Amino acid sequence: MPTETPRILITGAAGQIGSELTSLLREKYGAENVVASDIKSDISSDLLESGPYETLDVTDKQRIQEVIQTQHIDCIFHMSAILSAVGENRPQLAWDVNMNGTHNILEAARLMKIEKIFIPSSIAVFGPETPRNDTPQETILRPKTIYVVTQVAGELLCDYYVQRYGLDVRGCRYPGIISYETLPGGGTTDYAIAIFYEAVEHGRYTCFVTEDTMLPMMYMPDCLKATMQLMEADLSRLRHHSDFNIAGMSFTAGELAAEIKKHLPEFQIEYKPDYRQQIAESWPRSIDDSAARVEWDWKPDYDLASMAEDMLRAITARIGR
Ligand code: AKB
Repeated sequence: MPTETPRILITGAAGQIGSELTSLLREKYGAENVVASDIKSDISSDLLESGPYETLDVTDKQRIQEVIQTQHIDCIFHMSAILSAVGENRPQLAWDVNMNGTHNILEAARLMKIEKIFIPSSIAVFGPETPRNDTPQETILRPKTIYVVTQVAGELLCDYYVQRYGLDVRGCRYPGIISYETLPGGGTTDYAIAIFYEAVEHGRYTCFVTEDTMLPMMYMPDCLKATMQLMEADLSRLRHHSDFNIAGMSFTAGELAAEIKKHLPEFQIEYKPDYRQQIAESWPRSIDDSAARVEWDWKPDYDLASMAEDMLRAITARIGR
């Protein structure tokens, strides 16, 4: 991180990852130094009361610059994004938020001399022509959905700002992130979270991808660990900047259901694939993250068994059964 006590801005702070990242950064750097922002007006009282908050639409470049200036920001975590499933239903919105939003953040960072910027991408950047097992760091990037068209262009734009303007922009390709604090906002990997809530609450789940669909996933503690570790890595060790593959675990929907059944033997699942099946089939099954391991010592802590056990414990406590 840039200075001893950086002033941090988080966009998309009410989202699945943004909300937990905000709590972590507020603990680490002091609540008053971490400015949460989001376009949403129905924000949890936790987020509003635990530190500074700004309403911010990332497509509004003037407002981004105003917040950076008035809040004396020197580091940005840009977490706002329209995910894959919502993006396919609203492609123009996905372009506007993901592409123009990212460009606005990078431009503001350049003009206002921001020291460090984190802009995540997704393991979805590949496409059906890419090898799907152990998908390499450097390979074919021909995605088929608007969400990942913007992620690939975003990665390239970030690298352009690194090379052309010397900005310190970092980012990794998140797998499907599994968590219980804040629900995800319309991704293809959302079934891997919904299944836990439905299993605990109703004992059954109808899954929107087939039993043998395998996708790369990661538990939230590993996602936060990767984000912080990359931001704290020594710049001189980084050969890549905005496009690190990172892996946590890979499992099929059937393997996830079987793992849940070990804890809840009555659990029933049926499979009714919808339009998201085709999206899932264009994504990798597993990821080669050796560049992240070599350049900033990445290593996940959770596998399917330890993640499922913790998810079930937390959701059961939350729902009160
Ligand atoms: C989505 O499903 O859209 C995201 C992702 C893997 O990028 N979770």
